[in-house]
Amino acid sequence: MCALERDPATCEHRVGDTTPTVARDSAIKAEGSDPTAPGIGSPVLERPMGTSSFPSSRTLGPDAISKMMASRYVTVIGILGDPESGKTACLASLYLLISNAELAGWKFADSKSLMAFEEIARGAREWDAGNPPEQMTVHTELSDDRRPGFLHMRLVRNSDGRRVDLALPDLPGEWTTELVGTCRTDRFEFLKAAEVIWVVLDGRALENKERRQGVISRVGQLAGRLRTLLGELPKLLLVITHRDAGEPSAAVTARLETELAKRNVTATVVPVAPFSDNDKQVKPGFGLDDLITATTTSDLPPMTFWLPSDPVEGARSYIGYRRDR
Ligand SMILES: Nc1nc2c(ncn2[C@@H]2O[C@H](COP(=O)(O)OP(=O)(O)OP(=O)(O)O)[C@@H](O)[C@H]2O)c(=O)[nH]1
Ligand SMILES: [Mg+2]
Repeated sequence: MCALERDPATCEHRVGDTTPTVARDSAIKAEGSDPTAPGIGSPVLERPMGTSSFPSSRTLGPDAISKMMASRYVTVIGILGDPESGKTACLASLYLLISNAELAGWKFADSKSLMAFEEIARGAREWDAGNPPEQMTVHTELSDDRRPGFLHMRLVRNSDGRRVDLALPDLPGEWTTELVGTCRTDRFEFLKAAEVIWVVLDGRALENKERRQGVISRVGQLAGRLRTLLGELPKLLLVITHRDAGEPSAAVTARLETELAKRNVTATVVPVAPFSDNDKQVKPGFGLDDLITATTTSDLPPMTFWLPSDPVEGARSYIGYRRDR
């Protein structure tokens, strides 16, 4: 009898005995032992149902990000920009800075995609050796051309201990080219959840007389596409890379702002240098702390949660309470 007063051989709660009955019976006969003992060679423990491997820590799909968003507040960032504009470089440099505790004002807390960060930063590892590689990052290609792959990073702000979870997609530049050129928006659904959009621009192209106008008008077209897709735009940051080759000129930033104003869009310009060919003047990682600060601070005026209600001398608040209702 088992604890439920059933025959142990038929009790559905009995575990660990998968040996065919005939084999087990003969084993029992042979040994003459306790009939409730599991048969020889049968597993002692049940096989776990789930997989036992660690999470992969490669890029996360949109479904994994949604799942994460259900349990904590996640800041989704949209990262757009033409091929070679420096999108991956920003992410790789951000990772290298934070992993060396060099991102001013922030500390690293966690990442669910360490392998993916390692992969994009691998090329730049030799950068420390004082012998920079020809290319710090390689052109981004996705295994699935329809789903974005996200990198995740949790940071803690030194000033107040606030934690922020960032979801950063590393997309190929062609996605942006096709968004502007052919209005292909299906794979940009995730932008609807984005709190901030970075439009990454190659600073050298902006300072080049022949290429400048093309870049500026494409930024305008991109803003137009985003307005069609999203309606009201979230905070927009124009991330201008190659700060090591020079500062974006006031004339260029003014023209960018005018171009956006035609579509009723405003943006903040953040010059950065994820890498630097000119270490003495501009350190690699220049501006990335500003980028994270601009990303995580809201443009809304600070709200007073509890309005001050200092008692007024002589006001008969207690007696007056609810008299007017
Ligand atoms: N010196 C310097 N090099 C940079 C800077 N930003 C990007 N690069 C280099 O420019 C090249 C292209 O940058 P990526 O970040 O790979 O460009 P991307 O926008 O990800 O390009 P796709 O993946 O093709 O869309 C890389 O070799 C980077 O190392 C910068 O500020 N300064
Ligand atoms: Mg890339």
